[in-house]
Amino acid sequence: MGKTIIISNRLPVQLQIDNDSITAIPSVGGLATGMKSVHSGSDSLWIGWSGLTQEEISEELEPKIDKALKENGCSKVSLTSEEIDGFYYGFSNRTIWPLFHYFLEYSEFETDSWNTYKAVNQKFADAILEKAEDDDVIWVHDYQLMLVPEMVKEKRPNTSIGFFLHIPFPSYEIFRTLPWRKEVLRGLLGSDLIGFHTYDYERHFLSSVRRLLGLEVSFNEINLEDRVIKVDSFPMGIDYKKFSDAASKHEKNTADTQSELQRRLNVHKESTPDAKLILSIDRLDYSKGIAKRLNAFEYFLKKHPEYQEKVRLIILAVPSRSNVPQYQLLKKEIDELVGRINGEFATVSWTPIWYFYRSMPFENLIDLYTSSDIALLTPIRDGMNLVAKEYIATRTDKTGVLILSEMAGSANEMNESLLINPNNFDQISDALIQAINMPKEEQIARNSILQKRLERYNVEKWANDFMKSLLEQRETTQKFISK
Ligand code: GDG
Repeated sequence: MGKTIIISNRLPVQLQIDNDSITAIPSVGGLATGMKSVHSGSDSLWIGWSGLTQEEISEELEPKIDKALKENGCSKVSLTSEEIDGFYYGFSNRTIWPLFHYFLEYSEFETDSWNTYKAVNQKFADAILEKAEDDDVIWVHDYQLMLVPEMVKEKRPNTSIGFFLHIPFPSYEIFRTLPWRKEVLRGLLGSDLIGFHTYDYERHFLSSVRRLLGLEVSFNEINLEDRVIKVDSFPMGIDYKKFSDAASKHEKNTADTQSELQRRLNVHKESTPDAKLILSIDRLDYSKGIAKRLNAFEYFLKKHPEYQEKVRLIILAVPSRSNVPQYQLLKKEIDELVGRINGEFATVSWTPIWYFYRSMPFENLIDLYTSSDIALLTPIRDGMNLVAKEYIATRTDKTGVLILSEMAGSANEMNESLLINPNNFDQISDALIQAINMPKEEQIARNSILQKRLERYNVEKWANDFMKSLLEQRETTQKFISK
């Protein structure tokens, strides 16, 4: 086997420019952590966009940036601000993201941004082709780079290419509305292995391949003339140990070491021991169902006034894609909803919703997870939803109740949580009551099972399983060719 090349829209490092010196700081996100076992040693390379536009990189800076990236096993693809507009904010996030999350009415079908998407995918493919040799294994990530596998396979047919989609693959009836549906499928079919979070996404994809391209599909394999493509589900896990260790450490904090947020949350708990904290954390995205969740919470407060002053909803909405108009409108809607609900129900001693529109440091995230009695996660569509898994991992005493939308990929593996339909306010309201009154023994029984499962199928196992399957597929292909 040759080297391993990983490719994603963003590199797993953040560049920090301080006067003339450049430092690449490794990201701590789930993907970067999960890929550690794959992206280590001198025989692996991660290719992606650095986060700086071509205009921001002077001739003087460029070699320094390249050097800092190289030290972290990374290599950059340079993109102009115009390319980022058309490729990232345009086709990726105004066409594919809404369409694949079933927000058909938000999807814009613009030929210009499709052309930029193609051109930028070619840039990523060229960056691979410049470095790749015949024996290399290439792992392409996510919806921004769906054309890359074909572009690479055409020029380097002997490389093994894996593709993993982090968002849902929609049903055929939705996918077929995309004007460039066949090109996207053909792009993906340059891969030898295509992975999804769930079995359903896998079936949707296979159905589109069969119906739109007329290809022969047997069980989870697609037969082309010269090779076989495997399609499978690999539900992504979390870095379980990182979250459970951080939660254990958090418990041991003293007055000197605890954060201001932890201190205030403790004060709140002590002053209102019977009140329940309900937590939700998401990027501010329409697919996450934040506005609906607020409406459902209002419905609950109206329907069950006896719980007023007994619950508090914490909303952490992390700014995201704020130059896409739909996201700006959503921000306005959420601001107004929070204001209206707080205005309607607040008393001198109680504000029903605490709303944070910002990104918080990891330690504060742990403060929130460990202090909340209930997590209420109600995406309308979500590829997986790692927040649900992280909440459970931080419950060191195994208490806490997870209320989770059945539209999240993670619901498939989290049957012991309270699963709800995010459009059914009565069901959400009933689940809140069940969660508030759930005996501790029941909470512990449910979470024990969940924790065991999440600990076993962690993010490292996810990455290793995918790589193992890709290497097996390479052997199958070699046998197929030598027949
Ligand atoms: C996409 C798919 C799929 C959140 N707020 C803060 C913060 N976070 C971290 C969480 C979690 C991550 O961000 C969010 O992951 P999700 O999976 O919930 O959602 P997406 O960002 O939409 O991710 C999704 C995922 O890809 C993986 O395939 O599950 O379906 O949409 O890890 O902890 N981290 C910090 N501060 C915050 O304020 N430090």
